[in-house]
This record gives sequence, structure tokens and C-alpha cells, in this order.
Amino acid sequence: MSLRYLTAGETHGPQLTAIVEGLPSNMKVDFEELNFQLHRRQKGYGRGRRMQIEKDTAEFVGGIRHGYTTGAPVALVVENKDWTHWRNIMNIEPIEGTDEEKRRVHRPRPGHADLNGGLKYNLKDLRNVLERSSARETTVRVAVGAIARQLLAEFGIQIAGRVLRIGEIEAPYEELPIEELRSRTEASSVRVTDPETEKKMEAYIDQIKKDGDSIGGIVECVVEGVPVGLGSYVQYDRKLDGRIAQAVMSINAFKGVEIGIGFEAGTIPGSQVHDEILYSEDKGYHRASNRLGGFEGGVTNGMPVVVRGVMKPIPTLYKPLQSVDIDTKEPFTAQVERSDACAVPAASVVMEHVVAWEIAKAFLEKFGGDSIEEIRANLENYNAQLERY
Ligand code: EPS
Repeated sequence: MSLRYLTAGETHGPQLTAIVEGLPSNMKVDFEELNFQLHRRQKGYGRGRRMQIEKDTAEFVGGIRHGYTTGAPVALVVENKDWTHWRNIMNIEPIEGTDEEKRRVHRPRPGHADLNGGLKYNLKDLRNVLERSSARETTVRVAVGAIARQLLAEFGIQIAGRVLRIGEIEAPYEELPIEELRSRTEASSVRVTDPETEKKMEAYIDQIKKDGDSIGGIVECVVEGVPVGLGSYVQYDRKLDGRIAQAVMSINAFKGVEIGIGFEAGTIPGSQVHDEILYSEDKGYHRASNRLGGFEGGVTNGMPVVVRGVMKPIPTLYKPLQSVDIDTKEPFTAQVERSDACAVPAASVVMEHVVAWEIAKAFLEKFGGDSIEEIRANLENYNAQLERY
């Protein structure tokens, strides 16, 4: 059985839940490290008041004993502290009260799932849409991805991310060792490597907020130590770059994804795009450059995997856009909801984790076994085969 997970829960409900199946047994789970990843997702300049309410921590309720996975499905929950303010509104039992008391939503926000969801599921209270479509759900995707990240770390695979752009402010691109990339972005309120850019981005976000607007950006994630041969060219749905693209596009508000130089590859000749193949005793086969971001034929080539994603501005605006009331069909322009002016730094953390998940899944497809020991033996066997090649 391949690695899989499902999530459940609403943004203002009691908790978010995830069930992960297919993890090997005997894998040590570092709870502190996992909660650190959840904490990273909560940070970032431009977040709204909700993040001051929440203190995300994962509570495991299945599949782990004495700090190690048992091979059984892993179940975890993350409490929504804000739920105490929504107990009645989010009650699973029928409640009495006016629309206002129930916080019924009938004015769809452009850019949100509100109207599509209402039409599709025939829901006259759009709260039933927004409660689930909220980016709050990325909390448990990070928790699940953090387990995948720990599995990958067992085999020397490391991940880091950064913010490349927020609105019109672009960060200078610096090639850095992964440890330095991590420490510099961790010290930054907007997850950039350069303090000057950080200041400019903060001022820019302040201005956007003052204008009652929101802003998106571009994020990048890099994965080092990925063995050659994950994914496959033999079938469309086994191409790992395609699976990563799907995972990144599934992050709330993401509108595009690139691998390596991505869209730039359509603007320059092939001689400047493809990465020449080299061989040396110590490194074996490798590439002179990494413009293709670690993939050829949908298969990893042993170079770092480089993924970029673009996040649109959050659609909940203090500066209202034109929409239509679903009760009266009349136009309206004023609906103010609490939200974030910019969640790009948080999205960068989410992207690291959905990418970690896809790579872990492909890793287990190639080296899968029911225990960590079995996987390690399979990997060693493969590495010996590569050396003989
Ligand atoms: C979100 C709206 C805001 C964000 C939320 C995503 O929540 P609220 O409606 O409670 O103010 O804070 O993000 C999170 C809660 C989170 O954990 O990232 C939305 O509409 O998508």
C-alpha cells in the first residue's frame, strides 16, 4: 500500500484531523521538531489576528507508541483554540437563532470558493463552504508533511524554502548551502535571505494593509540528497514532477508552479536550458548545472529538486470588490472579514511540506518496506547497484 493521507475539520470547528497510512514501523518521531514546523507555518509578517489565538501543536492519537511508529495508521489532531468563540455557530447539533446569530454567509467573496461551493453542494449558507476551504487546513498538511520530512531525514534528504517575491518586491537570488538558507530564512520575518529586502517587504505589506488590500508572492523550495530514480517516465501518473506540481497547486491560493527554471525554459535556446552530464570517481554521474530542477523524464536525476510556486493575494479584502448577494441577487460591495494581508511566508512553509510528502511517497514506492530497517536495506542494495553501473 502506498503512502496516503486524508484530512478533516473546519477552520472554526473544534479541531483538524489527519490519518496517515503506509508509514513504516520503527521510525522515530521527533514531536518537538514536528511542532516546530507547525510553529514556522504560523509565523510571517502580514498575518492577521487569528494567529495570535492559535498555538498549533499536534496530538497523536494512533499509530505511535513510545516515540516510534508501529506500522499502524498514524492519527493526529490539532486543536483550534478559536473554536471556543464559535461553539454555537459551529455546533453539530441543530441550533435556534437568527441568520446573524448563526453567522450565516450569503455574500460570496470573489476569489474564494464561496460561490462555486454554494452552487455545487447546494448550500445556502456559504459558511459551510468557507469553513472547509479555508487555508487553516494547511496546518495538518504541514503536520503530515513534517512526518514525511523526518522519514526523508533518516535517509539524508533535506529540505529548505524561501520567499522570492512579495508583490512588486523581489529578493536577490543567492545560491546558499542548505543549512545557511535555513538559518537565514528562519531569522527573517518574511523568509528571505537578505535583511534589506526584508525591510522593504515589511514596509510594502504595511502599505498594502493600510490600503485595505492583500498581496501574494512567489516561493521556492529545494530538496537535497534525493536519490536518482524516484518517479517514472513509463506512465503519466508516475512522473514525480507532475505529482509535485499537483501537490503545490493544491495549496490554497496557489495559481502556478515551476520546476527548475520553469517558464523561463520557453524563452531561451536548448543549449542554455539542458544540464550537461559529467562523471567523476567521487560523485559518479552528475550535472554541470541544475536548470531542470532535478528532473528529466519525470524522474529525479540526483540533483537538488527545485520547485517554485506562485500564491495569489488572499481574497478576503478590507477593500471590497463587486459581488452579488445570493438571497436578493442584488449587487453588494461591502463585506469585511478578519484575514491576513499577506500569507506568503506561511505558504512557503506549507510548500516545503507538501513537496516533502510527495518525495517521501515516491521514495517509499521505490524502496518501500514495512519497517525502517527493510527500507534501509533496499536503499543500500540500490546504491550498490548504482556503483556497479
Ligand atoms: C483564512 C482566514 C483567516 C486565516 C486563516 C485562513 O482565518 P479567520 O477566518 O479565522 O480569521 O487566519 O488561516 C489560518 C487560520 C491558518 O491557520 O493559517 C481563510 O479564509 O482561508
